[in-house]
Amino acid sequence: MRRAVCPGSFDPIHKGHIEIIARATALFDEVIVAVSTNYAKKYRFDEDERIGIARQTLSSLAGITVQPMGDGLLAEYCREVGANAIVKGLRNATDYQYEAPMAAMNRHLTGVETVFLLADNQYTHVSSTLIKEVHSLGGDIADYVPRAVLSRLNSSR
Ligand code: COD
Repeated sequence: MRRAVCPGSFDPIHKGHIEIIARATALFDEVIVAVSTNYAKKYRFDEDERIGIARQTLSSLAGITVQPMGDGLLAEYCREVGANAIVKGLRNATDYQYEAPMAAMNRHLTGVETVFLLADNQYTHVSSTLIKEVHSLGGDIADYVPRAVLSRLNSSR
């Protein structure tokens, strides 16, 4: 059984995330979408909401479970759930520079490998932070988020 973890805070999940998660299901038998929470940080959506939205949004894809990851080490989490790979999306060289040391450290910690998938061209400029900012200023972000996210952002404006 090849099991991978797609980690993130997903605040909120957007189509760039979903595209990477969907591609991960073609490479692994099981994909755990691990929703991390740094309890010192303030989120737009609390942990339960982020998990609920991700479950609703990803429900049509087979082989995926959405689980809370808490604020512990990602490498330890992967060991606990029996995953030997982490899947992440790379948008640009800045992402690579940020992610490469973490991938090396995670491999050092428990042997878990990180598999990087290049972000689809249509989503390389998309981040949860930008989506929240553009939406809060009245911009149209419908092309970048699932309907569940758009309706929650609209209702909590
Ligand atoms: N297209 C494709 N992929 C994307 C896009 C996009 N437009 N946007 C984001 N992604 C991918 C990235 O791979 C990203 O890593 C992932 O989606 C999740 O995105 P976010 O923004 O929700 O994730 P972050 O940055 O908030 O979460 C980062 C982690 C939780 C993965 C990280 O902080 C972590 O590993 N934390 C655990 C603590 C730990 O172990 N620390 C030591 C590390 S060595």
